[in-house]
Formats: sequence, structure tokens, C-alpha cells
Amino acid sequence: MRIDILTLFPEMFSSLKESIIGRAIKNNILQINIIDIRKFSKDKHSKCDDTPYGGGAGMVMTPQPIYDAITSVKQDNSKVIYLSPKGRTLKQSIVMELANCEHLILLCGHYEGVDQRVLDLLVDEEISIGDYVLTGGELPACVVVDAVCRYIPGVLGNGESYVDESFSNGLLEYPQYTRPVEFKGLKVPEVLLSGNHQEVNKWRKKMSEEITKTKRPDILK
Ligand code: 4G3
Repeated sequence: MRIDILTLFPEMFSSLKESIIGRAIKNNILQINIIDIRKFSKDKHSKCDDTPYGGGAGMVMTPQPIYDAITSVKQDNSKVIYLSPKGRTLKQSIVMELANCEHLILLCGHYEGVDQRVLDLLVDEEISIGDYVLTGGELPACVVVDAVCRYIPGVLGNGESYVDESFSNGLLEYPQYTRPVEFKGLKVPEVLLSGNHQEVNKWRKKMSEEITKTKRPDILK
């Protein structure tokens, strides 16, 4: 998969070089290009924002640099996504949908947003990572990249599975335990030490259902 990220703040994506995502980039499973929108400005001072028509507080990102930045990378198989509080709220099923794309272009807005015309012309989909406002779309873009990349074959190594995790089976994850068998007086549930895989699976399923019913009844069908 290839992901192009368009931003006025390229340094905010240094976190993607770490850990599992960084390893996927090194192994050529994933290609991530960070594109500085400012480099596409035709203004003599590389200006990329201006005051809103109609008045009001703040600044709006001008359409020309964004339009040129997107069209410099857009192909027939590209999906252009704008990270915005107005978008569809991200959830695991959307993540899995996006993981099937060959090429994602993520547009990060700043200030009070971007000129509506560039959205009308080029953006396929608006996505929000939750009902709150941030200073820019950069952190949401990192969240989308991290969540989506876990589903690309080869990104997760041995023992880094998404089969049993929260949400993928529609339920929250059961509790996990590791050594020691007793910690500060608290014991690991007996069934997990039994070696009876059928009983272990039954217990985990029951715990998943209970936890989901108490913590997130809204996701139970
Ligand atoms: C557009 C996304 C972008 C309009 C972006 C602010 C939160 C999210 C921005 C706007 C963002 C989110 C930049 N904040 N919930 N800030 O995914 O008003």
C-alpha cells in the first residue's frame, strides 16, 4: 500500500518511523510519502492561508497549493481522504475498508479548515477520529495510518495478531494475564492454568460478552 500525506507540518509525522509501522516501511510493505503543501504555493511568500470571505475569526487554507499538491500524486486508484470533525467517525469496519485501497491520499487541514472548493473537486471521503476538535488533521492522519496498516499482510509479525482483538469480532477483548501466577495477592483465574483449551475459549467468550455488556452496550447487536 502507498499513502501520501499532505500537510503544512511534515515534522509531525516522525512518529511513523517508529515501531511496527517503521518496520513495515523498511521492509517495503508500506510506502509513506509526506508532502509539504507549502512547496506547491505559487504565492511569492509561500502563503497557504487567507482570511475567510464573509468575515469571521481565523484563517482558511487557500485552494491552489492543496489542489496542486493532490493532483501531483493522484492516480485512478487513489482514494483522497480529508481529516475533519465533520467526517464519518472512524471505526474498525471503516479501517478494514480502507486497508483494501492501493493508494490513500490523506489531506491534513489547519486553521479553520480548507476552502470548500478543493473538497468539492478532489476529496472522496471525509473522516473524523472522534467528536472533538484538534489544532490540525495531522494527529488524526497518524491514527488512520496506524489503524489501517495493521491490516496490510506482513505488517504484523508472528504473535502480533488482530484475530482475537477488541472490535474485530464485534466484542471487547477478554482480560489477559501473564506470569507470575500471583501478584500482590491477586491470582490468575484457575481456568487459564488448566491447559483445557476448550474451557479457556469458553471463559474468554463469556468474559468478552460480559465486559462488552457493561462497558459498551451500544456496540452489542
Ligand atoms: C477541518 C480532524 C480540519 C476543519 C481535524 C479543523 C479534529 C479532527 C480541522 C476544522 C481537526 C477529527 C483540523 N480536528 N475529529 N482539526 O478527526 O474545523
